[in-house]
Amino acid sequence: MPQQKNALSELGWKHFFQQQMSLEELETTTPVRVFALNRHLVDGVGETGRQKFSLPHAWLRYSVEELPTVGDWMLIDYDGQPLRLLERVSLFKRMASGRDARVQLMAANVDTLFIVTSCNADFNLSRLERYLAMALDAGVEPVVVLTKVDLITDVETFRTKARTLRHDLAVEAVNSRDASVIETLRPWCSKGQTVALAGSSGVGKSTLVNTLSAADVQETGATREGDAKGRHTTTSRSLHILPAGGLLLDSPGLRELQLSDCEEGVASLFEEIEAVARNCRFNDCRHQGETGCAVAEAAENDELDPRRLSNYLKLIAEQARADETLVEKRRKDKDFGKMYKRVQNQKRKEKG
Ligand SMILES: Nc1nc2c(ncn2[C@@H]2O[C@H](COP(=O)(O)OP(=O)(O)O)[C@@H](O)[C@H]2O)c(=O)[nH]1
Ligand SMILES: [Mg+2]
Ligand SMILES: [Zn+2]
Repeated sequence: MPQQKNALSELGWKHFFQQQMSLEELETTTPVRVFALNRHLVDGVGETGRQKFSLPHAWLRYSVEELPTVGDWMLIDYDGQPLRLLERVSLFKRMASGRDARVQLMAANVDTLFIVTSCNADFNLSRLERYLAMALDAGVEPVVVLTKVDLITDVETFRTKARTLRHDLAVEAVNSRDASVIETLRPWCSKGQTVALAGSSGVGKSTLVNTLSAADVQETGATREGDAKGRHTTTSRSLHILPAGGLLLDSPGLRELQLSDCEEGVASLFEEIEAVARNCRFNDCRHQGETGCAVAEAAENDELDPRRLSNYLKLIAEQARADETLVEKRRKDKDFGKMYKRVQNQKRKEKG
């Protein structure tokens, strides 16, 4: 956590945030970026360095999305009291695991998501597609980072395959253990740019984080083997300034991202299928054998790539299940709210 003065732009401040401030706010408040967060305790960094503060009691009533998460920008007054949260350029959220389906914020104001995959058995187009959908939905630029290129001879095959997922998709190949990674990824890691990493276990995310940080900030598969006790503690969600000037948003939860609320991301990623689906007889067609399903017809005529179609169907089914759980949860919340009110009214009556 830096103690020295920072220019706001080094912390990721952009015109987009500046223009949300009123004249009065420009005079009476200062922006602070959330570097870490522990319940209602915020660890922020602003122009004058580190700023720690608690969220006001009244904020307990706020909905999940109105509360700050790592990467957010907040305005605080000169007494160090938080006034409000600024609108985000991007937001990763997920459904909390377990039966208690609840939206959980993972990271805000990330510019680039490094989708990490290794050039071996882990490489899987449908899995990449899933991460891509999430990046697009969050409003974040995706960059595919192929790791372990030092272990293979034909990196072009992997590169070409990854590029089939989306036109203009940036694909970089690296050896995560080599310092040259910093040069390869510099376009996304320089001053004021915020990056996050996602990808399945073992692909080299922690190794990348360590190389980019020029320090052993994270436990990797390699250190685990060497030191079973694990000297390195697993980091919780937090923001770090990299030697290259960029900000790394480290969020373990991003790895297990589910597809809640990724509808737009899925739609934009599977444009060719969505275009066909618009001709289905029913608006809510799930393309599971309904009459007049244009997608089924196109598939029969070999007009759609079977792998992409099957992944698309899987993702929208998953999406539908996530939505159902959310709706159910919101209904229960509402019922609970009604019951709470009833009980309170009852109490008041009994008192009065
Ligand atoms: N040869 C080689 N090994 C790598 C590379 N990236 C990661 N590894 C190794 O792969 C294993 C898993 O890496 P780790 O960073 O822990 O993966 P994570 O689970 O995604 O965080 C470790 O033993 C790393 O040393 C790479 O680019 N080349
Ligand atoms: Mg790791
Ligand atoms: Zn259909």
